Amino acid sequence: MAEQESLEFGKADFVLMDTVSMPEFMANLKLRFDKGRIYTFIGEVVVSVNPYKLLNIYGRDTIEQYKGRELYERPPHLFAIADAAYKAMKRRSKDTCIVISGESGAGKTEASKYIMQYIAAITNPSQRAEVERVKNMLLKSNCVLEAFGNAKTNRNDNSSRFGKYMDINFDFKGDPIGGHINNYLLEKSRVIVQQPGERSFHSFYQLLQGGSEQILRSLYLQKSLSSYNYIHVGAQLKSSINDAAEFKVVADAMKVIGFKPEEIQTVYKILAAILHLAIYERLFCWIVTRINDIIEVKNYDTTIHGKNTVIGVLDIYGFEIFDNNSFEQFCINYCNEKLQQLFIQLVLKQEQEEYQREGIPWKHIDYFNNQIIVDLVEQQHKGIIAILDDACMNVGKVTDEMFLEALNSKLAKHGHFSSRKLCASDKILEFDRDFRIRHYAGDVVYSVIGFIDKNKDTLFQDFKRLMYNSSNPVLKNMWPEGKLSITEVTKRPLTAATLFKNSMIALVDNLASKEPYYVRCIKPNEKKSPQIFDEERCRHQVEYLGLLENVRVRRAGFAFRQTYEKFLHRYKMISEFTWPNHDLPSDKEAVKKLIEQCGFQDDVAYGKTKIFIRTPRTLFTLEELRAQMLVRIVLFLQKVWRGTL
Ligand code: AD9
Ligand code: MG
Repeated sequence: MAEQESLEFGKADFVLMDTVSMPEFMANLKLRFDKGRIYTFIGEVVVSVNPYKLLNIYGRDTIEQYKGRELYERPPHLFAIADAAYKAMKRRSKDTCIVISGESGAGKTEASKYIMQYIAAITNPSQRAEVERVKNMLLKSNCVLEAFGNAKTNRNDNSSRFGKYMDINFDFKGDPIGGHINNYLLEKSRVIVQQPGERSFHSFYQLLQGGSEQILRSLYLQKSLSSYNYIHVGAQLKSSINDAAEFKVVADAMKVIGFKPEEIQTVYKILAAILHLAIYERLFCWIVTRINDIIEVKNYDTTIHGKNTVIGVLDIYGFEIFDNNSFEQFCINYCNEKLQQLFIQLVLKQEQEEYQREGIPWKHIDYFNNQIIVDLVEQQHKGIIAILDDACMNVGKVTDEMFLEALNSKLAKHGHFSSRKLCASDKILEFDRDFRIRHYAGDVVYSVIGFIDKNKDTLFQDFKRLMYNSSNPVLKNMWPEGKLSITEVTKRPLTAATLFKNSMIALVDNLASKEPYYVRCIKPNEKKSPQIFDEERCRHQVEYLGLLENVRVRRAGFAFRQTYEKFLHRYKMISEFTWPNHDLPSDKEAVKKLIEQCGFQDDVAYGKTKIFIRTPRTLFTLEELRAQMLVRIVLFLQKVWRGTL
């Protein structure tokens, strides 16, 4: 459990609560927020509350305090998680990942940047120039992607309108040698329509406000934002965003990453063209591909350099409920259902199952398993995506209303689905075009309007061919399918929802193959205020993030487990009964002897194949004893070697 700072700051680990109850959880969360302690552990999970103010807790001195330390030795912090993921990767050559979740504005993107900064700060002690170059590119890529993929929304002035999963590759020394970014579903409809109070992507405003007279003239653009349909409403909004200054920062970042001057010029040309014409996603995907070309690991020979390991960082859009929810919110919320399911699988379900398998006494803990909602969306033939695809495949005119009819007839009995037709008395279903999904995080009403068009996502083939035949190589690259023959083109492409579903399934498989670390972000209020802790809003998030269940599992559980064989391999030098070899009937008996000799018998449980240790302190002590014994063994061997024994 986390080292306590002082009780005046509340409990640093929710596991230390006197009773596991919502009031106590909330009281601790609020106390810590009020005292500027925005991070709290639940075992190895970091709960973070957005402070909405700059805190002096990310500097070099703080980094030094976390570097190389065990997770529980320091107060809770993102750096503790980043260090744990890094250590696991380096010590055990394990691929790890850090999954950051929470709703829009909860602080996910900021957390992902602090984590990357930490990793950059603690690696490459020998200051290899090539590694420094890679680190710089990885960090700068954030700024470019935010310019093109983020926008001001009503919930967040810098809201990520795309999902991002970034792999950082490390060499055998544990230094970054490259990376790869996967991007998910850019909310491209924002280019054309924005809800009241919102803006289009930052890039447009940056170009118009920050581009020099010369650049703007060459693009036939005017500085006046009101001249452009797609952005003039957003441009009138008050915000803290300084587009002109950001333009220079982003232009500089693109240069540092390695975009060629003619590529940057083409990017501006396309932004300008979009202001006259509805193709932004292509530009965004091309930018991601271009960054990947540059940052991907090259010439790494595993036979010479050893295994190349990975830390993945996932910063993906949080659960969204707007006044008007459409296809994009449907996809985003489905993504959050998938991630919650992964969390349940990894943290709650697997934990309980392992105790059962090992025959360790265990009190079952109830939690809501959202698999039923995941199925509602993604199940073959019966799920909402399959029903939508069916509707899109019909020849002839299919309307959004017909799609809703199909949903009504196929999902009438599903407990998590309803619509006005199925439930006329339901007050939140205001319009005939609405349907509602009972998500794990709350009810969301979606309007079917636009579902069919957005799912088909068709760009005219003639247009693609025109772009492919452009003399500009960047444009040509963005439309590779323009080269397809007429017969190849007639093959039906996968729909947007199915492509998204496939990418989510691949993402979850990828995360599940790595050792996961979690950051659970909470948004304290709707006003972006550093003072307000809106109890009801926070309680709702604590509930749907399943944090209380997480504490229960953790308290009932054991911080560490290891097979008897591996445990002995590491600690057998501590006891004369096990060093150098034991003559007890089994490894399990030998481990028991060692543990009893150290006096830890009350803090462990013996499973069928593994030992389970409840508190990390016991593990630290074992590590210390091991280190002391190793020193003695080395001294002994030196004496033997010198013949002075
Ligand atoms: V969204 O799903 O992309 O709309 P995020 O990513 O969860 O959302 P973001 O990280 O962008 O939220 O945080 C929103 C704002 O909160 C930031 O722009 C900061 O102004 C503020 N914030 C978040 N985390 C911190 C922090 N650790 N320190 C100070 C913070 N301010
Ligand atoms: Mg974000």
